[in-house]
Amino acid sequence: MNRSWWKEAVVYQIYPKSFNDSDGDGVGDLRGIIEKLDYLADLGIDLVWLNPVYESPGADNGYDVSDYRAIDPQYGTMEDWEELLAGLHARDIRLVMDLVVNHTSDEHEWFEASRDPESPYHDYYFWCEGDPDEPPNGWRSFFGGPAWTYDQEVGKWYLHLFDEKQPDLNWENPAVREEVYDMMRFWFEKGIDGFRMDVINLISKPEGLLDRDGAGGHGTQQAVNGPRLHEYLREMHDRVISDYDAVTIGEMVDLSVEEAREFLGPDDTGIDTAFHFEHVQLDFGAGGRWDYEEWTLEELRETLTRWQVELDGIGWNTLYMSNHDQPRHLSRFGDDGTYHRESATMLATLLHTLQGTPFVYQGEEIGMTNYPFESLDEVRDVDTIRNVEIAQERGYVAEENVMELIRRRSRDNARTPMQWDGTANAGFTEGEPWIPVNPNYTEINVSAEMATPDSIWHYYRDLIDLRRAHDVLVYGHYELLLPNHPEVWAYTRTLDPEEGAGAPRVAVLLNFFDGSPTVRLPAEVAERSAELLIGNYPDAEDSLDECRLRPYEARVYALESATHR
Ligand code: TEU
Repeated sequence: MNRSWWKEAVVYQIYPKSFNDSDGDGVGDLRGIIEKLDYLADLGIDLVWLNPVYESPGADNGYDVSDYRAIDPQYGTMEDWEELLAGLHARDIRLVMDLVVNHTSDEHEWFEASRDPESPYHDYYFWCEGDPDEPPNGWRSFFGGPAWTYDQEVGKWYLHLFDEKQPDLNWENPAVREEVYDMMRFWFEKGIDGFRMDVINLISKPEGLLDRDGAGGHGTQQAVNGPRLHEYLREMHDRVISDYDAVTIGEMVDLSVEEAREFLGPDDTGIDTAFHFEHVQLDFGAGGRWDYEEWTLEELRETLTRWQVELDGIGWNTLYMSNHDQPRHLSRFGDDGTYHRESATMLATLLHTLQGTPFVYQGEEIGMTNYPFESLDEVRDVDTIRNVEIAQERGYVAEENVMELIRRRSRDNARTPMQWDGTANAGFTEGEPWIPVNPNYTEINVSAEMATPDSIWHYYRDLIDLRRAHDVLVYGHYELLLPNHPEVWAYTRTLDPEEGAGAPRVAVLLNFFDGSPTVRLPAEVAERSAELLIGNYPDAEDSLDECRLRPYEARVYALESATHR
């Protein structure tokens, strides 16, 4: 398998608004991140993905960009940003910026100019003629409600797949593409190491979208992997990305593994790796994200196993369960009460021992949990507010269950301030935080975690070190061992299987529940001599013959000649 620095990297995602506030205005900022550079270096991560810090009115916390080449004043200045980049690079940490080019803010100068039908900017967006009472088609916004808004002054509808303050760019217009490529070059020339590309597989809209009787009538789904997507991505690669040693991480809504094989295959689109959503949608009910159903180990294991096997040698996986759009994965897939430490470390073991690039979302490394929302006043996210109203209208959720649904689903669960220590506001700010701090900060915080030798934080650091020490954890092929075990997920990773029994190989055992199951591994694994590389309980036995696992126990064994690189 071809080696790449980004395959070997562990990524740390920073949501700047909630990371660290240096000036007491209640909002995190770039200088706040600079203060924490040594923290990042201590954790051992290789790459930071920074959510948008561009100038923005903030309707969607920076995913509504009004100037792609300016830093939003709430986060600081371009000089601060340059200092941050230099500080990261000085510590051998690379930086990936967010590329938000499916849409701009409605306050972007392009959109403002586009309101004039005579302006060359008019075609930068999807403006559609027609009856003010009837949207051009039935497309729905991801945030709920119609994807079209009628602009009285212009006398036309415009398309927005997200908030009405996020009009979609028209990629069919070559001028739009040139603008984007120029802007990308601007950031590459400043020295960044790649882009995470926001909803990048929505940029190509179906032909005839603006034609009322045209193809657009079949629903928003048509914006996913649209007809010219490959062409645009290829062009972006050839025109800009290929000039740099950069990583490209595509966020791809509704991507199947078959599609991923196409997009991520060598020499195809130039996208290196992608976020897919399959495993974070297993607990969606019939009504979608705002409807709930239990996830099962069977589904989770089957889903991620499929991605492991199908992409092996063809594409490269991202390994994540958390980000700024997902509830905290410890609360979702683990036990954030009794087995807080055990389940957080078990899930971390999964995310660092599959094939792919692990992404750690800020606070995950200390076991941050969902927020105990009690009232709508505590919610900030546009997506939550709008979608909850709609779920109620449609009868997916009764009034008395609204807060429970928000506690389970809201993106704000992941956006509460980073918990640094046990002082006021968790040490995040000296002012009033823009969103409430989780009251559990007195127990769950960086300072306590760093001071406790067997904490979640130390386990993350050990996992990161371990992955760096063992090529097999990065490049090894995945093989599922006990496909039907009701409580345990067990697999091996093998480097160069053609070397036979001498190939470096590790076995991973993960107990997903609070029982104490017995694991009988196939003889070819169980009979090998094994050395425990990492585990989340003390005194795990060295033998693989009939293991009994404790609640949420995780163990990683080197089998025979698993070599250090
Ligand atoms: O998210 C796109 C996306 O599809 C989701 O994860 C989204 O948050 C959810 O489905 C809402 O319906 C990206 C960004 O990560 C997200 O923060 C932005 O809000 C969104 O694009 C628009 O830019």
